[in-house]
Amino acid sequence: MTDILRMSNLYAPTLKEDPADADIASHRLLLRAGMIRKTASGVYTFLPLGYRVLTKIEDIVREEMDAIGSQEIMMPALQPAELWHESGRWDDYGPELMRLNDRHDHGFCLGPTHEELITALVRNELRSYKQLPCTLYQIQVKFRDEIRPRFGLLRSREFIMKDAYSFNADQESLQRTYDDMSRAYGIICDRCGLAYYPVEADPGQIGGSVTTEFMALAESGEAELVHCPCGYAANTEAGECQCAPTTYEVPALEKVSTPGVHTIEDLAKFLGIPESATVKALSGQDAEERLVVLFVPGDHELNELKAVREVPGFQLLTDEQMEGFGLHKGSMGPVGLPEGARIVADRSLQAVPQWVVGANEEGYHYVGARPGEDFAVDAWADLCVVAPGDACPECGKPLQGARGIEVSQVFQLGDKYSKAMGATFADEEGNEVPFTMGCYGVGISRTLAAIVEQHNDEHGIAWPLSVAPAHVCIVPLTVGDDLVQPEAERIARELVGIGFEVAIDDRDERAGVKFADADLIGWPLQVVVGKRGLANGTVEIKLRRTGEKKEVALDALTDLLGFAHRHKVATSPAGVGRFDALFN
Ligand code: 9G3
Repeated sequence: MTDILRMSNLYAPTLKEDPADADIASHRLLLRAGMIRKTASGVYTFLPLGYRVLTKIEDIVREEMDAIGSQEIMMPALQPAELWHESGRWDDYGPELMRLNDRHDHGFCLGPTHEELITALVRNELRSYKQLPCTLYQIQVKFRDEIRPRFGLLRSREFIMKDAYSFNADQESLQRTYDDMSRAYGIICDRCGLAYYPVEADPGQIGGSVTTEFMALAESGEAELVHCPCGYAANTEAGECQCAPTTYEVPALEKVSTPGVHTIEDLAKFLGIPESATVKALSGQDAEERLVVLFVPGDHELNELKAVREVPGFQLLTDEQMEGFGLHKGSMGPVGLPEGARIVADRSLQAVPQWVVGANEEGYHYVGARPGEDFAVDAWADLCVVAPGDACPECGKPLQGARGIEVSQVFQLGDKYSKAMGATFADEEGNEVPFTMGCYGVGISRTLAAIVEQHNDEHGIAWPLSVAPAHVCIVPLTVGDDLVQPEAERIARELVGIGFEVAIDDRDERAGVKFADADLIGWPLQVVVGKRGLANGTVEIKLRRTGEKKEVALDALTDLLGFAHRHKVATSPAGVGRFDALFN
């Protein structure tokens, strides 16, 4: 950008008050700073400042995609239903998929993702192993009709995604592309100034098995993760659980009267033992509607994804179904279950010789119930949601907990889509083989919100330099026919001349209003030009990130900023807080 951004002419309606329905910092501040506006529930407009930031994030993503040889394309948002029938996914999704018919009554959807379209695109024209691997990407709008859109740009119904798809000849080649993408995604987070963890994740419905999520750390994030100084990190939905339940041993099996005890908390209190010394039962049924009772340590939660992996079709019983099986909610246990019930227990319980557990009788529990003696366990498996304090599966140290925003994700898809849609290539022997595919997504609008979640304070946003709507804002304290405004204009031109993006607050507003807006909008550096300073040949610079201020001689300003700029470029890959060098 070579033009100066003039606040007098800028469509950035800032708000003094917090908007009523803005639930988290990014939503609140992007609205207040005049960067976005709500068009409908979960649907937002980007105003000039917000759009500038969005474009900067897109350009960072483009550079990193181009650097690993991925090629940009643009597919339509409007997708024929036919292709979704081919992949078998038209019926997999419910109302989240936004469906519509054209005037000829042909079915379409507004694309929530583009696996189907891209597979159909290449299937007749990417023909030979000689053309592989091939990776294509686009930056495009996506639609998902979320039940409850919330958190502003973090969970919206229309959002911007960079989605890339790779077509590889085999697993080895896919692994290389996947590794390149993963590295690029790390660099993208770094360049956006995000503190993040790459975490092991669950592939869920999409198919395939290997996937990593890039989690921007934020208390407002919906995802829970665990991490370890050794470098291991996982989404708690997916992470392996290595918990260590407490043992509590008694001389013999004993049925204890526990009147009014229905929860693990009640039971632990009643017996005066920790929750980790109790065993929790969860009843469900498998795909054939047979009773399966799962057991986990009392201080841990059942991970239902893991339950389904172990017991295909597993579903927890409703209270009614429990009654139907003759089970007592709140006092279920492994001794005396109905005939034919399968018992699957968390593997950590193998180390617990005697269990404190329900007695299948209202108001009674067992202590000292011994697996292998008093009851039989049909299978041991990893069933729990991993929690902070559990042992790191890689180094054994206690895991730490955190919350995060999933900003991007890489997947190994395998041949699910290429097989279903007949996308094959001729290998070296001339055999027709389905592509081995990967898909890779960066939530662009979500990344923007995640950056604000990490870079804000009580005054507003504090953009990392790399994505800021402009690097510097010049704030003349008075406008009109004195020296201040012309000098501010001169400084602005000079800074543009050495490569800065510059805004100038040339509005006829009080200094207080300008300062408040500058802090709210979050320009990384403010240059305040006032009468008193000019009389001494100085201006004041203020670093938004820390609030530090400093008087700088007018004739040194340009050199100083230019130096800070070059210094930072040379010393940090992240491009964050480049102006900090001015204050060291
Ligand atoms: C749908 C609907 C919602 C969806 C999907 C399909 C999530 C769906 C997973 C992905 C995976 C990857 C390309 C880039 C990287 C991520 N929600 N997913 O497939 F029809 Cl309604 O989108 N897609």
